[in-house]
Amino acid sequence: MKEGKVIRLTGGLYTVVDQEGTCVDLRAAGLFRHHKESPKVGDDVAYDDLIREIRPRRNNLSRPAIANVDQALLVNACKEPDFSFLLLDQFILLILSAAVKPVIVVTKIDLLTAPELAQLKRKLAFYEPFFPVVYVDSLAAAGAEALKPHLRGKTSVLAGQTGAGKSSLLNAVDPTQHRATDAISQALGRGKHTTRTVELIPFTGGWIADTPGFSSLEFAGIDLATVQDLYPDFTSIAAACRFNGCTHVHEPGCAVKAAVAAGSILPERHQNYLRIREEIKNLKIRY
Ligand SMILES: Nc1nc2c(ncn2[C@@H]2O[C@H](COP(=O)(O)OP(=O)(O)OP(=O)(O)O)[C@@H](O)[C@H]2O)c(=O)[nH]1
Ligand SMILES: [Mg+2]
Ligand SMILES: [Zn+2]
Repeated sequence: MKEGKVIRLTGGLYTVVDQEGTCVDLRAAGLFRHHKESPKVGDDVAYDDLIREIRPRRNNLSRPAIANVDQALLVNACKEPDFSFLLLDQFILLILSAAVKPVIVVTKIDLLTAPELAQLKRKLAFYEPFFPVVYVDSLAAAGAEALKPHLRGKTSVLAGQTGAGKSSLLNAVDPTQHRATDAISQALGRGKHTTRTVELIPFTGGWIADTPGFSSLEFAGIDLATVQDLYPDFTSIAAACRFNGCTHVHEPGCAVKAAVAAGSILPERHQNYLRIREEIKNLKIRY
């Protein structure tokens, strides 16, 4: 059997690239149908005329559906669609819970006035000690250079709402790409999903995956008790909370709440944390 990597999936057909860079289109063996898991983009697989085996995964994202990535580029537009700190925080939590490193990419900076952009940057500065933050105008290819050092030799997946500018960003960092991009549908008030499949593209010694956008995120599968550990900005000071295992919700002597009051943690970050916890709690009740 040969070894290769799945780089694309369209209509049940997997494109697998081998060590020499040769691509073949293959189907998966019937045995996968009897198991819960079938091959997905990013998988290292063993194959002959069919894909026979999936090598153990380092990590596994369900939205976007991809395995074995080093980092997720969380693509958030400044505007069209509007920037949302709640969405950003949900997104970071989901990515960290899958053991993938988040890189925050803010697109469409040309659509904000200078004071609006300065205000957004002031808030995102709270994230910068913990996650890289990159600002881009993909149409002018401005800011793409700052992203490139983060991409070299790594496997990155573009993730974000439909219309956030994922494919445009890929075109900006790699001008040999001509990924289809399209304006978000104003009439429907929701995106059209211009990109329809997950696809890995070779880039500077690594890979970058374009993906379809999503319109909602879900937290099924995240244990409420682990949420506080997925906030590196909170865990960095939680040792100073009066109680061991403080959830930073109602406990007295909470260092996180004190940091919010003192202005060293963004208030929205803590408010969204409380909202996300409620969301996860309510999911639990439905079981
Ligand atoms: N002004 C401005 N427009 C941008 C920028 N990046 C993307 N756009 C526009 O935003 C729209 C959506 O961009 P896409 O790159 O198709 O978005 P996407 O995230 O790939 O969307 P899906 O494939 O549907 O998930 C297009 O009309 C782009 O031209 C930017 O930096 N500035
Ligand atoms: Mg796209
Ligand atoms: Zn606390």
